[in-house]
Amino acid sequence: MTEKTIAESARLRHEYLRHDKKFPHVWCPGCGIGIILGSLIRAVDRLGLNKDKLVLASGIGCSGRLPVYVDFNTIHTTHGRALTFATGIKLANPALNVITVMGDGDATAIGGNHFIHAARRNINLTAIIINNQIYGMTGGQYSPTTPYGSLSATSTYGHIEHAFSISDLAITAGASYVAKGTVYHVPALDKLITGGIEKEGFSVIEIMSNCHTQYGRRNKMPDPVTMMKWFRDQAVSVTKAAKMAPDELAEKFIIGVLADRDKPSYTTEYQHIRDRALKVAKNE
Ligand SMILES: Cc1ncc(C[n+]2csc(CCOP(=O)(O)OP(=O)(O)O)c2C)c(N)n1
Ligand code: SF4
Repeated sequence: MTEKTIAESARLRHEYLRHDKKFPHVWCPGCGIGIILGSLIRAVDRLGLNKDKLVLASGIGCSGRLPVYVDFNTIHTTHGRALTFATGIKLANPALNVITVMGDGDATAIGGNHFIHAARRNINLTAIIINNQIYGMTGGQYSPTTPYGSLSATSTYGHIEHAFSISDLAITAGASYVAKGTVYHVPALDKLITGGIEKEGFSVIEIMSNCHTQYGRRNKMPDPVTMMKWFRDQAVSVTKAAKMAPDELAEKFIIGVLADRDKPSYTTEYQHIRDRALKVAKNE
């Protein structure tokens, strides 16, 4: 690292972390969530957002701990309900930038219905989903994204359910912006998060992250480096994927911006209804 980079990361740490209160953090050494925390902070800084006008909401899980460490307005809610709290906050004060951070279990198992309908309504929120393919915090039970055949605390003979794709689900349900990244491709991840925050409407950034402790160790990837190499080798960019045959893509996953479309957000539509109702009430 150059002196300039060291000074820059010290500035970001000082400005955005609750460094004097909440550390040391709870994550295992080498957990991917710390990388995502860095990306989020750089995205917020790059966009020049006022941190007093930014709300970070999470549910419960290792991923859900992230807001505890940042000096924004933060709310650590109940498991699966980050989007419901975030929706209420955004509708009560549309001027706020509202971001949620959720694990794959949090967002798509217990919180799955809220996720689908937040996307369908196109609520103007940013949803960061940390997909480590497992329930990390509670000891490695399988989640909706645990791969078929893999081992977990609740699939000790190999998982018999099929995983779904969070990004595909978000696209089908109607999100305005859907992107997928990994903790290996960090500069690209910074850009994907920046794009999601900037976008009007519901944005989803699904991030493949390593839980070597609960997932990797059971599946022949016992340390962060092995998991990072797996992300490096399995990920294919959108541009490259467009030139590949379906069978070449069978074992891979696609990263980059997967959907970016404009349509009215619920938040804007709701404001129009409020304005109309006020006019009716005043007989205008
Ligand atoms: C209503 C409710 N059910 C279950 C739990 C227990 N619980 C806490 S975190 C968690 C799953 C965490 O997995 P995930 O959301 O994927 O996040 P990770 O820990 O992997 O980041 C569960 C089941 C809870 N806290 N509340
Ligand atoms: S259990 Fe997994 S997700 Fe949780 S902190 Fe450890 S490595 Fe990260």
